[in-house]
Amino acid sequence: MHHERVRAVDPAVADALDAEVSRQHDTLAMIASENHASQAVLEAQGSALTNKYAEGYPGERYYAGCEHADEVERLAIDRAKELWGAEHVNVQPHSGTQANMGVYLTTLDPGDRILSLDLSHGGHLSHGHPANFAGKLYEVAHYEVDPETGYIDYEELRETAEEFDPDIVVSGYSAYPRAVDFERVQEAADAANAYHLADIAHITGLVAAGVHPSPVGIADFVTGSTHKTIRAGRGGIIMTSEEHADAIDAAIFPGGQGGPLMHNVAGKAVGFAEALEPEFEEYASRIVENARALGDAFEASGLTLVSGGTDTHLVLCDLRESHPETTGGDAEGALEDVGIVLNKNTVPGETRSPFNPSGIRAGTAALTTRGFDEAACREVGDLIARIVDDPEDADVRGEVSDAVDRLCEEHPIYE
Ligand code: DSN
Repeated sequence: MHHERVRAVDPAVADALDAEVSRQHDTLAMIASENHASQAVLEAQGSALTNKYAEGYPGERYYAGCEHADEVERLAIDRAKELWGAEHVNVQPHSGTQANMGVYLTTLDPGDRILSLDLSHGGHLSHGHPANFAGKLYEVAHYEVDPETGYIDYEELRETAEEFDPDIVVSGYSAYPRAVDFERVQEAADAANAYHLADIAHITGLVAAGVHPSPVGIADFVTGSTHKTIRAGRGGIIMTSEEHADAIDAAIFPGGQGGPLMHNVAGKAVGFAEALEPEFEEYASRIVENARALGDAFEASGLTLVSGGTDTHLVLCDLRESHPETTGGDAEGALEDVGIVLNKNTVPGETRSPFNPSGIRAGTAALTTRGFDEAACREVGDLIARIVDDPEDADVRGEVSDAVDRLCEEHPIYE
């Protein structure tokens, strides 16, 4: 993939874009929130729809000339309804965080209460971190995972909900490797007479494919991003019932956003069409099988997995027991040097700073897109463990780097 037209006007940016394509080809993308969108999705996102203002919704726009924008947005909505079975879908949120903002604007007044999972236990900034708008505008309390098992403690969640009396309970997480029991979160929300927002940003594709239980029809609101386990390009999405449809639409536009990014809506439409193909279910199942294989390799090498394994696309590794002197940042840096790109991550009961925490998080969605199977993911797990064991050993670094090069060559991404 080259960028000839960009090069003709801006060689510096063209160099960076070409280099980014090479970087993605030459390294293993294991940041659990990343994936490789298809060239069809990239083309849609790079289309002339970037020029079009289309405030409003299909058939009810504030500008003329929206007939093709309408068609694209209707296709995205219809396909999303088919994928997730929701009554009402809004495909305009620019991101998962703005999808969450739309739900908060719909359900909360400033000062109202959010109950969500603690960030260091796997939550997300937009679930009420003090540095995020949600933490500044609303009163926030957190539930946690069980320190022994690493699983959500649903009893504690229910008790905290009864004590804190939230207006909304948030489920859905960024670094939680286990299947979420949305019914039990709903019970806690019901006990507090609160709304339930299920933020499935990480598992949107797994839910669409039926390899993770769906919160649609259980939670009042379901939000997601469209570029993680579903490969529909950057963006957010909200699903809800007819009851909340008008309020959600008004919260996104004009409530929280101006003109929708129609080129991104086109990317969503194309990515959703791809996900409706039967192969997508197989892809999503393989993501989870690959994550299990990766986790098995970690455990066989003596690394500790939070919750002892995974039901999803990611594994979270707590380095404190096996490598007390190694921080997540040390591991992330040493792995990046050999072409394995994952992220340092806080772990439940974190004892270090979020800037240099005690864990690493690794996902298999992007590797699976490249055709990695369980054996290849086990090999990647072994390679990661070798680097974590001996980050400074030149021989180990050379061997791992060579193996990464071979795996990348065997699994090309773009033409
Ligand atoms: N930044 C994303 C993640 O890595 O989980 C979530 O927004």
